[in-house]
Amino acid sequence: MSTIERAEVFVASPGRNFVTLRITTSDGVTGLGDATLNGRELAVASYLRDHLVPLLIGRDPARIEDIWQFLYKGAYWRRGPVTMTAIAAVDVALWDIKGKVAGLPVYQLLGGRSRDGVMVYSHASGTDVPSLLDDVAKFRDQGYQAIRAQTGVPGLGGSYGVRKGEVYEPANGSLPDEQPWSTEAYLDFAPTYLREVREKFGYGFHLLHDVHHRLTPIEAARFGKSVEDLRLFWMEDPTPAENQEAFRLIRRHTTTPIATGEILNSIWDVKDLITEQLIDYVRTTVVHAGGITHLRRIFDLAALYQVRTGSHGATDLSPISLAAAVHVDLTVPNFGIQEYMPHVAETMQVFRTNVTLKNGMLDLSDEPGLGVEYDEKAAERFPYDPKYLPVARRLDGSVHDW
Ligand code: EZ4
Ligand code: CO
Repeated sequence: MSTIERAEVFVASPGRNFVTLRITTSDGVTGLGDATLNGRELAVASYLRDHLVPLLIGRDPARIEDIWQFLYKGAYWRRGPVTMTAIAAVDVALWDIKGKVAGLPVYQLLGGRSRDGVMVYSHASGTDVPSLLDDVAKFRDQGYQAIRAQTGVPGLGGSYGVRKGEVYEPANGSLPDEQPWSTEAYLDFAPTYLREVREKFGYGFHLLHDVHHRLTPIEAARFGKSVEDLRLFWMEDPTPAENQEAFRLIRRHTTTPIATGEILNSIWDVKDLITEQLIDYVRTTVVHAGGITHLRRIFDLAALYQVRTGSHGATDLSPISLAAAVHVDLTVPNFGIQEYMPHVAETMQVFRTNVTLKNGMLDLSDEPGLGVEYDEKAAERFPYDPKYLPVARRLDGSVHDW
């Protein structure tokens, strides 16, 4: 029997911070898992190195489900982003190994293709409306079928949700950047620029918007109602995601579709949202929700209630997570959309992947396993660089939701 011989944790910052797990079997097969938790990277690295790696050595790498249950139930302390990201890294690495041993891409192990490719949405943003419209035009020209639109709110410093360089990167400070927030200003402004996008570019593509948990339920209801005729693909994270009851109120007032779940990490966190049909898209991801094994469980529950998938896919999810997401997205019957932002060149010097983008759709080759390689020598050139997500403060100085 092949056994797990080694499990190594790499922390590096090729363009941004990533935590990567590599498991090696006694037969010399390797598997990769992403363990990146933006702004809290070292907590997951320690959870893996200090607590999970010693439990993995000597185990049968083929027993993915058993190892998942052992790590989840065996901890006694359940759920939470640190635990579920660490378990996800192990799980994804074991699927990678299983694929390589079988000589099959992971999506074949999951039941094979349900579709030809994975529709993604890109991030258009600007400091003001004209620059946002230029950005939307750029992504339309590149063939994207779905675009998320965000722009700075006048009078608030123009920073929220706005891309600074080629890539949107919210974790930007060696200490958290504190940014001003006004719900009143946002609620006055956001519907007007979404309307300008539709007026200029029409309805021949999907338009998305992310609220980043910043509204109360009744504010979110008003927002959703005021943009109904713009036919958004979704309104994302309208209220703090941990309060599942809030969505009942929003639902009673608007037909604007709702997506949530990028910060949630287990089936228990989304159970009521799904079974009560309070959302339209579930945004849990392979990296923060317990890996392929657990994400499939969430997506299968969602399928019963006509809730579709819309996994988080910002640049803080490494190319390993993106590939794993595409394997899952290709197979599940209730796929909706995949968030996608290209990684910077430094990132791609360390991760080699076969994921390709064409006409706004992702696909990958038939390479066995996930189809990703990690160059640890190249990674050594990019030491860990502590970075934090910004914190929002209301105009009276109190902390708001990000
Ligand atoms: O702010 O990934 O929908 N996408 C998002 C992201 C998140 C970051 C947090 O690490 O909300 O841009
Ligand atoms: Co989001």
